[in-house]
Amino acid sequence: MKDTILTILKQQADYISGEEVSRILGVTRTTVWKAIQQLKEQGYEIDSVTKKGYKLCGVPDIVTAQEIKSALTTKILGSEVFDYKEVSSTNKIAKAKAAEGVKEGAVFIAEKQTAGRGRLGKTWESPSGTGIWMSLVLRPNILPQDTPNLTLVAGLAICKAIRNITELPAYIKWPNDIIINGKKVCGILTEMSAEMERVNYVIVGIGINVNTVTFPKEIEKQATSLKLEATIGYNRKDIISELLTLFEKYYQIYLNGLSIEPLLDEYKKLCITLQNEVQVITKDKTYWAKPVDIDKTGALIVDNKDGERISITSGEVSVRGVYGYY
Ligand code: BTX
Repeated sequence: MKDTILTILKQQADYISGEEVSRILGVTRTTVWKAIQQLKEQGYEIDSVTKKGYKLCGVPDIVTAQEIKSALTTKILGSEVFDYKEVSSTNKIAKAKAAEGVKEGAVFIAEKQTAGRGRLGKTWESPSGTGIWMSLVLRPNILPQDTPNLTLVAGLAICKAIRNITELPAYIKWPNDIIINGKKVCGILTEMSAEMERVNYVIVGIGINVNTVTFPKEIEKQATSLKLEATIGYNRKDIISELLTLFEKYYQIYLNGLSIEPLLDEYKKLCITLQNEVQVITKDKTYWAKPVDIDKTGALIVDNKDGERISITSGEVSVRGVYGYY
């Protein structure tokens, strides 16, 4: 009921009487009034004036399915949006729903995660109301070994979306972070369920610090947010909408050619990992190397100090640069 009333209010430039709303919906005026109170509790600014009725004056920065869907123009991504106030991890929920058969493009988003996950069992700080904590379900017809490419596709889309909305100098740190001025503003966690030759589904988890102003001590030197960098806050749904639009575009390009090659020029321009020496950290050793390329399989190509050319596949190593913290 409240979603329908919200839609009606959004369509009105001026006040609409409670009587009119109750007539349109065939419900009592008390029902309308109750729904209006619920919307106000969610943060919607609704002016109520005797004899004139209700007018929507302000929309809060909340990531509900209704707000997100109203901002989207995509065909696949966001065709279904599931919103939560609080979850352990949106990747975990998305995985469970994907196993039950949810459609490609479904988005799972939460205001807060209590057990947000990074790679290799690391944690991802996901405080309430300040970031974008969301997971997408994809069902690409690709081989399991090609799924890391989707992290690259996501990274390109997120980096461009941040730049388009904020004009901040966002860069991709290969393969799964977005950094601004040497600090991490976003992380991507791609997980999949697959058989030998076939991917059942891929979950692309995206965490973006949007309006966060303080971080826990352990990460305050390495983490930043769009608000801290730009000194103004952003409406999260604007970023989500831009991000999903670009992700859908790049995802289609990738699927059409079953290759990231058509995206590589754009990717490399935004990839800070290629701009300086990196420290490559494997299970057995750590060494400095000079990045020379990202190849069409998505691997990072580096030259080590002995001049040997090495191909690094995402997932097997950590790469740390000399730019800022990362
Ligand atoms: P990662 O393993 O590259 O990064 C995790 C590391 O980043 C942590 O060990 C910590 O040092 C640092 N860190 C933790 N929280 C933050 C933060 N909010 N901002 C900046 N740095 C931080 C990156 O993993 C992948 C993260 C994906 C998060 C999304 S959120 C939606 C989805 N659900 C879920 O559980 N994970 C993904």
